Amino acid sequence: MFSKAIVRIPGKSLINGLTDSEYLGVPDYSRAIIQHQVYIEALKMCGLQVSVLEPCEEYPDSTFVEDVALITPKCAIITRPGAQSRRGEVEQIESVLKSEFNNIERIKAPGTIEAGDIMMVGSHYYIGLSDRTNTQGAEQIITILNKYGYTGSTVDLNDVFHLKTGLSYLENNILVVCGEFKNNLVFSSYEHVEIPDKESYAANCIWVNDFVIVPLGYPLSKDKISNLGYKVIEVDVSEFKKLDGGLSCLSLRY
Ligand code: CIR
Repeated sequence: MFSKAIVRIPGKSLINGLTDSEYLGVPDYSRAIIQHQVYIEALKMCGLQVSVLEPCEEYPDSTFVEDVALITPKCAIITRPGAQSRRGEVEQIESVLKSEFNNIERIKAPGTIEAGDIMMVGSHYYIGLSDRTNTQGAEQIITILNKYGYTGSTVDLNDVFHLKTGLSYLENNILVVCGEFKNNLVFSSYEHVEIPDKESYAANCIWVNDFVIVPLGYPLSKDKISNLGYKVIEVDVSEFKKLDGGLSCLSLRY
């Protein structure tokens, strides 16, 4: 179960965030702000106490707080983003986590890792090797996880941006899968919820205390998840999709 979350309100510079989805257009800032508020309300409905950080204009992608830290029950690990323009975000998040966590670990150069590439399944952490997460980053984080009694393993990615762009763990051995993960033997022991390719964006959804938050506008995926007995909450995150961001990237949950 999770009890808390950290989010950061998007700054006006959000419109300059990194993206490979230019065809979707530039995010509308006022819509993004409203969507972000609704997202916070959804986390609260799931029982979380939400810390809301002020916008940080210096870093356009800083609303995607998930990428810059991994919070485990025993430690917080500050990552080192593969995206050069996001590196400085770590100082901002470290100053926030310092007040709450005694055990703070850090990924060091030349390692890079963004926590959108990390999926937690109990005490095991899957780490996607992507354009943003390299082998050194993965090795460093596995060493840190081992120190706290956790395990980690790497997953090669082919087409997806981050590991959790195409995978979400819903607890109870249930895994939401899309695209390249449908036939990946690494995940064959889980019960799969297959997301159709045309709804691939919905593969990034979040389990929070038996609720599952899904993006608005993906009805087939929503039905598949609610048919499994989860309480489903839909949240519109269309403006964040324009920057390749999904539901999970918008918060740190712990
Ligand atoms: C980026 O390219 O870094 C941001 N525009 C989106 C980050 C999305 N994060 C995530 O999937 N965990």
